[in-house]
Amino acid sequence: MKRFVAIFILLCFSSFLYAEDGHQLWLRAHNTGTVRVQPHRRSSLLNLAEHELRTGWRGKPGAVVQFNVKPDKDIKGDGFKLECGRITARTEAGILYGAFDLMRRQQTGQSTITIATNPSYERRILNHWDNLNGSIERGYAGRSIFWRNEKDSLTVTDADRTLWREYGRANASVGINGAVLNNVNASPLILSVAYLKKAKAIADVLRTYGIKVYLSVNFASPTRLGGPSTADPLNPAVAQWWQAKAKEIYRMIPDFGGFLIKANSEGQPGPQNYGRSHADGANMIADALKPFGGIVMWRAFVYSSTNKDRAGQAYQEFVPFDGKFHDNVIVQVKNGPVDFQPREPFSPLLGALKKTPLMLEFQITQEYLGQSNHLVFLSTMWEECLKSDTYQAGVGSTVARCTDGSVYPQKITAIAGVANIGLDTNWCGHHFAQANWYAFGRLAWNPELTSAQIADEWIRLTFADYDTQSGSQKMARWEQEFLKPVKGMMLESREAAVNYMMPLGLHHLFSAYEHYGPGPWFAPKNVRPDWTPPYYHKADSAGIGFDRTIQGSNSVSQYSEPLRSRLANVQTCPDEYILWFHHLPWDFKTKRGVTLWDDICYHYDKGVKQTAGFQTLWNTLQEYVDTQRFIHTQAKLQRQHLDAQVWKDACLLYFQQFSKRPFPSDVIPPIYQLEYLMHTDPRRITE
Ligand code: GCW
Repeated sequence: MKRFVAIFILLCFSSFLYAEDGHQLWLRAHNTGTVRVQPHRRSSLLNLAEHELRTGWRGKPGAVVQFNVKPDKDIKGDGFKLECGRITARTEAGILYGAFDLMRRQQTGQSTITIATNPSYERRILNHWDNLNGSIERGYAGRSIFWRNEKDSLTVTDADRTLWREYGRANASVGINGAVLNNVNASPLILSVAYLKKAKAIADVLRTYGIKVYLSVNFASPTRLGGPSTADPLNPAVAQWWQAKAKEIYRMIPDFGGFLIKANSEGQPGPQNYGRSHADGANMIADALKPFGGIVMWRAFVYSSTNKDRAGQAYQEFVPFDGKFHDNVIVQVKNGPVDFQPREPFSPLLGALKKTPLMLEFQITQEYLGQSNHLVFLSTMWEECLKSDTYQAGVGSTVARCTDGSVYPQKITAIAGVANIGLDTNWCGHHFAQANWYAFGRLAWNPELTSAQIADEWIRLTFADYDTQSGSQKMARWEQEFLKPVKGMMLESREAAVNYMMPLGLHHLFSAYEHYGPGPWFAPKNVRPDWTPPYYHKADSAGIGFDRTIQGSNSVSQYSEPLRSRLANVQTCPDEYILWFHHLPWDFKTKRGVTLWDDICYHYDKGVKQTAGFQTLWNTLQEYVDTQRFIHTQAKLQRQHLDAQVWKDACLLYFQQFSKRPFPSDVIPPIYQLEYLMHTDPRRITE
């Protein structure tokens, strides 16, 4: 009994002695006083907004907040205006976003005087690559929160609903308003009645948070679900099948968002199987959804083993169809031309399709960035992409402006992120991976935000001790000793990953298919070349890099001037992209005035040192973090550092066989043997 009392007292008096498991994400704050909410009318969304304000209110105790749903000249879409004592929005979802924003401002010490803000993208969507058996393609945080592999996988429990509510709330708090519930490598079964019933149950919960559900569908669905024996988009029976299916779905889910479709890509069926085009396929299905207000998100992730440059194919396949898609189709384009690598230039499709709405696809799950073991804050990567100038419609045609309707008129605007969420208690596997979910939502709302601001907010919301008074000495110390260095680490982390994995424009150096560790040598005879690293790095005794200039694949010509010439000229191509666009001799002089070989060595060496720096820093921060999250992150940072060493040694020792040059004397020499690394699964080395 005495022990119990002692523990109880400890728990009451120290917020840092008890553990935090991360399940509450960035929504840990509790209220410090009451608030009187005047909702102006009743509805489930407004009730929810009221409930959130009451439970999280940290403003003046006893204050009054009015909700005002009405048109306003400063507000569009789900935007909102915060004024002293009032939240105004055109939509009820806008009020909810306003309530969350107001509380975020209170919690992070930002100003709450009149602010109007509108989302840049109308649809801000998470793509879940969740399979119906509960596994998740490229998921590193446990199994699916939507689907199970049990006999009763289709029943819905109270625990499921609670989890979906928590998920919906987290999304709404950062403005995410759509979720694709299943993998783009889609099982036709998702459109069977049983699975649609489950999708309906999920939609019923998520709707309360202003979230629409979408489904990924298999182009050959009719042939697999008792429809016609062909999926030819020009066959009337096929079109009728999709029309009937759309009707059935909307009867169950009246606000259903639409379909996401991966067609003629990595073995998925598509219109090309029947000699038809992407436009034929997308339009036929879009027509079926049109009467109900649904959209088709048609992916542009296409490449074939026979193309001498995978990076050029999407542009070649889609540009001829610009303007040929119906107005409820939007083409979904990955940020880079290859595949979510640690660094890629933006996809040349962005800005090049002028009469077809495009939506960006980012990958929040870290398939190619250390999965849930490495701390990599992806916001800086997305910011780099969103702010890149495509020059497609003159200076200032940034990727963000070419996709949000500012440069080209767009009936639909949207942005997607491949989710990093699973059943793990902390949702994302790594506590810091939560920051990527958060950052995606914030940038989808406002691509002008800086990563520094997003990191600042997230750290405060996720780690601050809410019992510390803002402005107090204790808070000032916390900001100086914890917030500042942790923010620095987050902002540096993506560049560190590029350094230790694939600097200077190198890409796809991964071993085998799990996309975790290095395998620059990986090229078995039975594997198609574009799935092997030598296809991308092309290292030989003459040099290294993929020549995409006119002497090579000429994919650089897909970019608009003056960018095209800048990238094509080795003197003006930024070092970050130099081996993406050029095959260069080992003794080529890079911008920092050293040979290419030495520069490669310096980058890998720096990356390893950066991860050592992260570890050292974190070890000094124990007093600021609860034990559970401190230890968990500490172990992950250790693994990241060990992995960085493996990356450096594997790449440098392997490339040295071609460069035949020594390591610079101020680079720490490798510690592993190449032989060993080549014959060991990289995941096992540092486990
Ligand atoms: O990056 C590749 C992944 C596949 C994925 C594919 C895609 C869902 O390795 O796992 O499939 O991209 O985006 O379709």
